[in-house]
Amino acid sequence: MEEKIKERIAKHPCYSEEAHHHYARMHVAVAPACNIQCNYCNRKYDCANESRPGVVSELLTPEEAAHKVLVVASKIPQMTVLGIAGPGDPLANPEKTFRTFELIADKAPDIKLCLSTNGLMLPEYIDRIKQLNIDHVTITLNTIDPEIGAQIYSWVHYKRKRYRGVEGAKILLEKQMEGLQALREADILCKVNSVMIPGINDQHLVEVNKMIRENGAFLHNIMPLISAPEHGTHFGLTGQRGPTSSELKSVQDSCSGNMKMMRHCRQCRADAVGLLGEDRSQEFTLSINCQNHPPPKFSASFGSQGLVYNPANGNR
Ligand code: CLF
Ligand code: SF4
Repeated sequence: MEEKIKERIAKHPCYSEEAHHHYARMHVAVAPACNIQCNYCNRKYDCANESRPGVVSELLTPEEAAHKVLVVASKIPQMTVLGIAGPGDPLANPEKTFRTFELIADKAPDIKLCLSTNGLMLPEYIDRIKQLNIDHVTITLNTIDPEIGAQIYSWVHYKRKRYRGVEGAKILLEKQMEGLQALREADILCKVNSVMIPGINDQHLVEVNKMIRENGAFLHNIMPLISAPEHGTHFGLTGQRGPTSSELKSVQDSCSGNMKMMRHCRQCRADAVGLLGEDRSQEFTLSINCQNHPPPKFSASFGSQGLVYNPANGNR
């Protein structure tokens, strides 16, 4: 790998397996809306002890998020990356997302900025992403075939119109492809996440891998579908199972000869804080709002003092 690229990923815990032992990331949940509906997602479900993408305990304004980043950076000096990953799609909430990045770039310029998106609006915002110096962008790209896409996405909302089935999937896939190429042209490091869904896209992921490699993606992260019925997602309610760990490994292995594969992903919450293996998000909250667990010993509030650090919450 080129020295220059090594430098760019050396402190990013997701892009460098080595870095994930030493460096932490945090997510700020500033982006509630989404412009597509994936059959594996239900953002209404909120539990402080739940851990999967799309789930958060509280939403922040850009100002609250920027403040939280400063508080966390003062407590976790190895926090090198700030990501916006939801709980909806960051680019379906462009003002909130970009305002947050602007504030953080201004107040904490050493922190790397990272964005994770479904890709629908990526071509539209590529210039703004470049301008803000966001050096790492993840696209969740599960298929390159609209027929398969129609089994994964129930609708796509694009330019004020809702599209279903193959028609919707076609638009999404086209924009993801344009986005991937635009990232390459802008020299922004791109990771592709793919959710492995047995019987739907499992065998097809090798083709996805080939396409993204040819289009300059830096890293491929194939993640297992999470589909417990209690999460209330379409796949959870219709009995679609996730892959076993050996099925997952076998697909990752069949792609690994071709490009760098990520195998240390923890499928983070959209408000995760800390090293990838030890989420500390509960130490840095406004309040805890979970019906299944008792309130924390100390609650934090913004008030006039801003966010308060709650070490006690981490031990609940
Ligand atoms: Fe966050 Fe994603 Fe940036 Fe990492 S997470 S926005 S690239 S800083 Fe990392 Fe978490 Fe896996 Fe994502 S372990 S879900 S790959
Ligand atoms: Fe949920 Fe993300 Fe899919 Fe939107 S793009 S429906 S937030 S998983």
